[in-house]
Amino acid sequence: MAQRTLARYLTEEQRNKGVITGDLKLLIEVVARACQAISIAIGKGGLGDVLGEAGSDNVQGEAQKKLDVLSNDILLDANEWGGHLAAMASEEMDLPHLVPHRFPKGEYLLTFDPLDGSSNIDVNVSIGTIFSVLKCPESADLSTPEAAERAFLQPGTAQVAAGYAVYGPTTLLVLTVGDGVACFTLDREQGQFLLTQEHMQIPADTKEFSINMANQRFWEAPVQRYVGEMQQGREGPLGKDYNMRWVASMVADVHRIMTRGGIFMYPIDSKLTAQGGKLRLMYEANPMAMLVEQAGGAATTGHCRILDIAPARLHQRVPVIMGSKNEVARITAYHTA
Ligand code: P6P
Repeated sequence: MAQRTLARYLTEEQRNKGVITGDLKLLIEVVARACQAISIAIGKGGLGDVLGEAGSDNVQGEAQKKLDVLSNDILLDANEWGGHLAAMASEEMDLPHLVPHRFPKGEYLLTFDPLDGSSNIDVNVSIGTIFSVLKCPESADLSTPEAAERAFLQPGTAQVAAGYAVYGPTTLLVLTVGDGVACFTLDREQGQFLLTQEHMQIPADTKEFSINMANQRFWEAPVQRYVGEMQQGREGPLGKDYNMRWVASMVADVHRIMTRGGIFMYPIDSKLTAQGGKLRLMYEANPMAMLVEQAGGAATTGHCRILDIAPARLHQRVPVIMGSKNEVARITAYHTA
């Protein structure tokens, strides 16, 4: 039997299970096509004028890469005319982008990190796009971008879909609409995503952890304890040897965990206290937390479930600990000990 396309998977989720609406199906297909275009742009590398700095900073005060700006523009252009969205928010934009009045407005809100892992672009290491879909509240005030921010401030449990594209040796789309996690591989000849794994499951236990060890001296005690115990290996209290991986692209690190288990940590540390953490809640932590939980894993800040957080600001940052549920339970217990 021919491999199922993304369109067929979404049609079955809509028709057979009633899990999604026609507009949400359209939204996801549009985002997938935008990710295909981003993959093509990235693939040009030094052969196209896409590497290096854009000469501007984003709302986070981070220097933007040309591909950050290009990816953001691709997602905005692809999504604003279809009639399925009311507004979009991005890591690269201070305020939400309202659907222009010349186009019909839809019932969904889309948030995204258009190109996650930008520090890896110029050294040819995997990067990705992360996206999250929310319903736009009926009462939302979309009169101005400033007013529209409030419509996005919903907990992660309100997400109706979440996904990421990882631009690596192959381009993958990993997606949940609340009915498990499916993985699609981009067939460049056909120009579409084909289903290659239908029910991704994260093993409950692992021997692999993912954290930036350079920050060790800044970590709080529970993280120091947990990482120290893993470093003690089989002679230590955890009774097994661990391995470490850190790609510094959240999408690549989390995809590895979605595929073979592990625990990903970007915890609060003493140099991040004022910011509240490193990773952004609305378009990094929340979509990844929905995917991880849908795959049988867990995702907390160390103190609470990420999906339960009531956002206060669009670009809010949070500590992130996610992956194999038994390991997440252990380090979370250390935080509350
Ligand atoms: P560090 C990429 O910039 C990112 O937002 C995540 O994708 C990644 O996990 C993290 O930052 C890497 O941070 O401190 O290792 O550079």
